[in-house]
Amino acid sequence: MVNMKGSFMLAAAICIAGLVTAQQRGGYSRPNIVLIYADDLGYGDISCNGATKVHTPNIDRLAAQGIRFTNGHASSATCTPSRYSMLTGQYAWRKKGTGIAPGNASLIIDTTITTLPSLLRRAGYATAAVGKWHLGVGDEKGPDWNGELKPGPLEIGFNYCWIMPATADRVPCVYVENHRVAGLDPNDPIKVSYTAPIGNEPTGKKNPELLVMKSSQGHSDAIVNGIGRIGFMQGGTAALWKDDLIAETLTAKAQHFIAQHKSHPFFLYFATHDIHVPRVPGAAFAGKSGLGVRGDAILQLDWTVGQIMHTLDSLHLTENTILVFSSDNGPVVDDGYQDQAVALLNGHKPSGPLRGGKYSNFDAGTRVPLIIRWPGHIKAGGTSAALLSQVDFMASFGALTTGHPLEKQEGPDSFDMMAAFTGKDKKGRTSLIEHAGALSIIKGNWKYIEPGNGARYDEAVDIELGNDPAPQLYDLRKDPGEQNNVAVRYPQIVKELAANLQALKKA
Ligand code: NG6
Ligand code: CA
Repeated sequence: MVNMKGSFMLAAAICIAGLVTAQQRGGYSRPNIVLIYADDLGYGDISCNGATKVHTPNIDRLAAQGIRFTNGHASSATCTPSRYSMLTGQYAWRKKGTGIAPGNASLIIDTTITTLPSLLRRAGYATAAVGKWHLGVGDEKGPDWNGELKPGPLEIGFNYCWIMPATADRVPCVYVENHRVAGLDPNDPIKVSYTAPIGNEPTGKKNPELLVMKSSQGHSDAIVNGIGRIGFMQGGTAALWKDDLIAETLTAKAQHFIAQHKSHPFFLYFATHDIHVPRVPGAAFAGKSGLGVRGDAILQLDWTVGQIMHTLDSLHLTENTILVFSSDNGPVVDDGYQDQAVALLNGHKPSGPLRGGKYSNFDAGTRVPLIIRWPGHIKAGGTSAALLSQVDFMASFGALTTGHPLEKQEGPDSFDMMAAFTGKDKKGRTSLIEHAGALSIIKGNWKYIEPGNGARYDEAVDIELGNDPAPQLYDLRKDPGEQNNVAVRYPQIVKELAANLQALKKA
């Protein structure tokens, strides 16, 4: 990868990006930044990316007003590592302990490093995290659910947070506002265990008759709101979230933060729970897609996006706000609950033309929806095939808002791609690493997946994982569905890409 952190390259990028007005104002501009980060939404799950069985009019409108990327990537095929990479600008696979975090994990981000929110805070932004966190809270002793939950989002650069600490299928099923569980009654403390049941509390395993949604895999520990979760919990009754109101609650918190900061530059990281499991859409969406709860959750997500767009419009913030929409990893249909998502799919293809899905080395694992709107700076309605990664948000927004590149030790894998994110540069990165069970490198039209001994297929989720003991090479331009492994035909390219990957691993 070319080192783009030099000032010459920065100046060039700013020129290419056409940010002359910003430059005239002193080298930087400070639009608000709203990053809507969906969970487990596949490339093919939105109608502007080709879905026909489910419609996402708000997301489509966002794309019509902005730019839609066809080769935008999350850095990993699961949640925690993708979020880690995006917020730190460092590929998660470089750091131990960044796999899918248990619900009682300590904060996995080093509080001394520069992060995307700390950088923007330094640049004068008010910063907030609303929604799914899944990066741990608390020190090495783990979270104290009844006390101060510290360090957490506030210690890595956010001024405010309203988060679900892990995922909706992991206990404790409560929101955390800043350093405390929201709405906790001190007379009903929370107990959490990830090893053994607590007292005589019912569990999904022992009491399946109490479940309103049965598990297809795992999810058989605590029962909260009739749903089996991962991990055991007791107490905290008044603080428990209601699953069918999660989207509404989070959206209202996000809207409130925007309204509160309308006169000041702000960065909102809004990580939705949709469309992760357990899928319990609100009354307005239940049964509305015809594709079961997974489709309903897509409609609910689309509503969420529409609500944020509406709030920006009504506060006259649309023009001065970069609105980004993306997803943390690719799609999965059955992710451990018998929610009929598979039976009701009706021919819908969550991965679109791509192979694999969540957890997979194949492209659907990390190639996800990516849309960016910034009126006046991005031509409306365009598409771009530039090779881009969410890991680049940090250097790109950093350069934009501060007028200078990251320091050497900051965001080591993040590059200023503002010219590509605004559609002026059509190429983007020269190479990019995808991370699932193995690592893959994409360079130009080629994708190389390093050999690995992991399973080829995960039957429980019905996803091809893309592991193979032999090297794999695909020509993505001719074969975006990764059907023909041409490694044997092009040994020289395999050798070159394997060497590139090794060098980047060590970088
Ligand atoms: C898996 C869970 C799955 C989901 C995933 C994390 C089981 C059987 N499966 O272990 O339901 O929670 O972890 O998803 O428990 S992610 O989007 O947060 O990475
Ligand atoms: Ca996810």
